[in-house]
Amino acid sequence: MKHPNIVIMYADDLGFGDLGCYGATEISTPNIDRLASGGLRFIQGYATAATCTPSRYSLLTGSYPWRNPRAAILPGDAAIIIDPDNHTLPGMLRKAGYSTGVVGKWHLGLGKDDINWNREISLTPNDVGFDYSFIMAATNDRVPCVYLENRKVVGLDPNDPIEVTYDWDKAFSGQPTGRHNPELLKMSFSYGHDASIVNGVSRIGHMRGGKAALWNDETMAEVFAEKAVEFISENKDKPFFLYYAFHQPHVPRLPGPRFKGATALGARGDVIVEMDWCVGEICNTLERLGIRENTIVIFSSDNGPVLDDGYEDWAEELNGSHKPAGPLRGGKYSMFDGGTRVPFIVSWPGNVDTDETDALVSHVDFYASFASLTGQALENIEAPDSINVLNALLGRSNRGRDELVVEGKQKKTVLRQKDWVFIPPYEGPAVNEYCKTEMGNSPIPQLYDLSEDIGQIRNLASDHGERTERMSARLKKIMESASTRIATQ
Ligand code: NG6
Ligand code: CA
Repeated sequence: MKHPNIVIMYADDLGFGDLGCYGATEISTPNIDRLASGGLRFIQGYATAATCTPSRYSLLTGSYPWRNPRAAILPGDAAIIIDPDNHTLPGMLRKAGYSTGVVGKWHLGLGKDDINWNREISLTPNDVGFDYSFIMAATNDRVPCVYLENRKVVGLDPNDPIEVTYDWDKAFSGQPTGRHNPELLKMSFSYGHDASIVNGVSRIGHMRGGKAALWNDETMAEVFAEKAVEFISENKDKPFFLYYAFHQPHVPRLPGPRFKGATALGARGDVIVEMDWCVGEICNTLERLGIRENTIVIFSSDNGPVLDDGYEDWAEELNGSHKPAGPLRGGKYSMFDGGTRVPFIVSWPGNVDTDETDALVSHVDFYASFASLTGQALENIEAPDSINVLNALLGRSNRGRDELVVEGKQKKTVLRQKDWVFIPPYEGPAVNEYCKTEMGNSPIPQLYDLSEDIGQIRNLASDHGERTERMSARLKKIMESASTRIATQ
């Protein structure tokens, strides 16, 4: 039998409470809600990290991000952090005969060092398992603000080469910046984001040239959706794997005109509705091509939510009673559950139950689970932290993992065992002064029982000293081990 197609749709900074199917009442997400009502909705599905690069690294390699010191929020000119010799999820699926494609946000680095954006780039997604790529290099708030298709910048005029630097001392003279030319901005920054201005929005990092290739934030959703639809259409007769990584609702939030005002929450709500439209485009395409029944569609997010992430888009002021992280504490960057527990939906009509499940699963598990789905045994060094939870992903069992490590900003790790969460003492502010997120830092150990206290309010560490000690020792041991998958088998 032909293997099922696999589509992973991956939001950027979408919280556990941001979708209708996860309790939101102020944002309408009918397409994602339909996926959930016709599939399996996880209430304990996790990203491995509370920021983007580390989460995506894990999803694609089956490895915890703290194994790679370079898996931290990357600048747009960073070298690739996945070695071409590494095993990857798309590479593994390719061995089973899949065509593999990535569309959208990459943020895992490109090239070696000192990348030349004007030539064919070596070391792109195409060198780590993808047959096709149409991406932005990093984030929508970082230069270079151009699309790359396979190894080349799209629409580049060779007479107007692109230069990029993240060093203010090397900033290009004569180029306006948000810092020095705020009068040129259509949206102001609230912190950071004060370098090159593209499309009236200042970004992180400096770029010069490439005028004809610059993206337009307002059409980005359509551009990516079109490429994703094209990839599906072109590969409809083979098994394919599509990793479609949205730029929404990451800052800068600039919805297309059709979605402006779609919610009362301002730009953040509007771009979530826009993203929901993108999900609808994919599902409609699969149905139109008659391949929906043979396609596993997954929807999730790379990390938890944030309101003010550096631009004055009134996300905070207009948020009203909406709860982006639902009942969870913290958000993006945080060690509390709001940082990493995310919407997580698996739909495969006729094969996956329509239900809700509390099985504990993580994005790091896609690797071993899909290896199992496609009948492949993993080598020992492959996907060292990925556990085969296929039965849980398909709703055939309620049992996921027993144990999971997640990380907040700066590689601060946290251990989850069954319903218990242990956060070691870490230095740093309790609340981030810019985005106002509760980070989870505390001079004392923290222990929470999520079965009784989903909001992580009651620290039980002193009442349960022995468990706290045990979990602390276990976390240390895990971090010293080369593979948690082998250790738990
Ligand atoms: C931070 C940026 C933030 C966002 C984040 C990465 C500032 C002040 N903040 O450094 O806006 O870009 O990096 O987000 O520059 S992520 O979802 O890709 O991890
Ligand atoms: Ca993110």
